[in-house]
Amino acid sequence: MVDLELTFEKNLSIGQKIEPRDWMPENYRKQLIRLISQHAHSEIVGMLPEGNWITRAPSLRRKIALLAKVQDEAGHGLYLYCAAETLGISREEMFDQLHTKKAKYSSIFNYPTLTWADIGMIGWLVDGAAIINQTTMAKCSYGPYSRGLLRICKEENFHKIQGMEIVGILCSGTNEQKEMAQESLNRWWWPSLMMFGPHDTNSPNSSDLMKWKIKIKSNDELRQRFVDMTVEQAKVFGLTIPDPELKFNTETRSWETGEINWDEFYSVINGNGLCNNERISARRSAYEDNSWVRDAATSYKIKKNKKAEAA
Ligand code: BYC
Repeated sequence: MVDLELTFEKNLSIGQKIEPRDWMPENYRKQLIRLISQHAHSEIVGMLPEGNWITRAPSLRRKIALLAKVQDEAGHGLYLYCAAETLGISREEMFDQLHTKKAKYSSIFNYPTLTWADIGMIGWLVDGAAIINQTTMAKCSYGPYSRGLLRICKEENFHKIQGMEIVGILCSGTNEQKEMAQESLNRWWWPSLMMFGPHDTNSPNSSDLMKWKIKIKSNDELRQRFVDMTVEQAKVFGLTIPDPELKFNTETRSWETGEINWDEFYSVINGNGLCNNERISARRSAYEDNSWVRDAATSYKIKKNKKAEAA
C-alpha cells in the first residue's frame, strides 16, 4: 500500500498522467467522479437552453450552425460520461444522480434564453468561460479526463467564434439589435462570472483538487482571466459591462469587478434558480421517452454477441 501510494505521488510530481488501472486514493477517485460527472451533466443540460432556439434561428445558416453546436454538446457529454465510467461508476448511476438532483450541473444553464441575442451571448460568454476553465483543466493529472478535454476545447473554440459572430452582427445592426445584445449581456454577465465557482476562500473542494493536480488554477484566478479578456472584447463590440464598480487597476494591470451576488449563486446551485425544475423535468422525460432506443440497442448487442459466440 505504501509503495502504491509512493508511486502515485511520484507520478503526480513528475507530471505523469494517472490512468484508470493505476492505484489511486479513494478520495481522488471520488472527487474525479463528482467533477467529471457534473461536467458531463452540464454539457447535456446545456443543450436545452440552446435547443430552444433551433426552430427559431433567424436563417438557415444559423439553424445549421446551432444544430451542429447542440450536437457537439451531446458528444462532449458522451466523452465525459465515458471518462467518469473509467472510475467505476455506471452511466445509469450518474443519470440517476442527475434526475434525483443529487448531482449538480453548471449554474449557468438555469437561466432562460429569451432572445436570439442570448444564443450569441452563450457562445461568447459561456463557451468563453468554459474554454478558460477547460484548457487549464486539460493539463490535469487524470488521463481520460485530460484527453477528453483536449478534444472538447477544440470544438468549444468554434462555438465561441460562432457566438461572437452573432453578437458582432447584432452590435453593428439597427439600434434595436444593439439594444437586444446589450439587454442580453446585462442578464448573462453575472451568471457567467458565477460559472467559475465561489471565491477560493469559500471553495471546499479546491485544496484537494489542487493538491492532486486535478485543478491547476484556482476559481478566482480563472475568473480574473475571463474578466480581463471579456471586458476588452465588450469594448470592441461597443457594449457596456453591467457593473458600475468595474475599474482598471493600473498596478495589477487587470480589471476589478464589483461583488458577485453569492445569495443568487447558492440559491441557483441548490435548485432554486429560474429554470432548475424545467431543466430536470426535461432531462427526466427525455430519458424515459427514449428508453425504447436503449432497449433496442441493448437487444441488438445481445443478438450480435450470441451470433458471434455461435460462429
Ligand atoms: N455551478 O468547492 P467548489 C460548458 C458547486 S459546461 C454549479 O469551488 P469545485 C458548456 C461545486 O460543485 C461548463 N455548481 O467546487 C456546456 C461544489 O458543490 P459539491 C461546466 C457549482 O468543484 C454546454 C460547491 O459549489 N464546466 O462548458 O472545486 C454549452 C463548492 O464549489 C458551480 C465544468 O464542469 C457552478 N458554477 O469547483 C456551452 C468544468 N461552482 O459538488 C458550454 C469542471 C461551484 O461539493 N468543473 N459549484 O456539492 C470545475 O472546474 C469545477 O467543478 C468548478 C467548481 C470550478 C465549477
